[in-house]
Amino acid sequence: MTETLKDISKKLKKELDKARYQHTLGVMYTASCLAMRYEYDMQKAMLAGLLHDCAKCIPGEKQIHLCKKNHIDIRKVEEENPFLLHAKLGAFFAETKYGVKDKNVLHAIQVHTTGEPGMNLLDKIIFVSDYIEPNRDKAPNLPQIRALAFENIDQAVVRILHDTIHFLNQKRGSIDHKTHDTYEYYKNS
Ligand code: DGI
Ligand code: FE
Ligand code: FE
Repeated sequence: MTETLKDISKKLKKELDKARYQHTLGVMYTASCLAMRYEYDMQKAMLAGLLHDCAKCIPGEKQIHLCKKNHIDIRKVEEENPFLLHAKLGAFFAETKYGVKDKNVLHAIQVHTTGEPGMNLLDKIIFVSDYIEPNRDKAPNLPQIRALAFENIDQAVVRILHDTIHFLNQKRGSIDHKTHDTYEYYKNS
């Protein structure tokens, strides 16, 4: 790890619970592997992976409060499911608290929960790493999706969105239209 990554990981350890911190390291290392595979800048991928959930352990009410205070727009689906805000708020903190300037890194953090149509390579690396990192064990089809991630990242994005939408439908959780839009965009790729 570079000094920058080490410094950030020390700070993050204080902000996150134990399991979330382990997940964060898992995403960072998985992102580095996908960066090797798809010839993306490894340091940027690791930085985005490390910080993607930096706002995750803030309670929902406080996330809403922090968004309002910092003029970050809250949509209806986010008001109903405040945990969705940790992506936007995470990008904001990555810039303001952790000093990240790289726009691609900030964008990958911002879209990591729902994805968005036309994601760039780093967005896809973080979206997929978040789902397949080694500490994940609950989602169905993980072995297949893990292998697919290294064969065809777009197809892995499709499988993840398909399974996430199915999971949310069963749970009757409200689905952000962005999750649907992303699935529609990639499904015929
Ligand atoms: O923060 P993590 O748990 O590491 O991962 P994440 O940011 O992808 O959040 C995962 C959760 O987000 C998972 O339970 C599925 C849920 N999710 C993804 N898209 C949507 C969604 N939840 C709702 N309500 N609506 C969505 O569109
Ligand atoms: Fe997240
Ligand atoms: Fe995550």
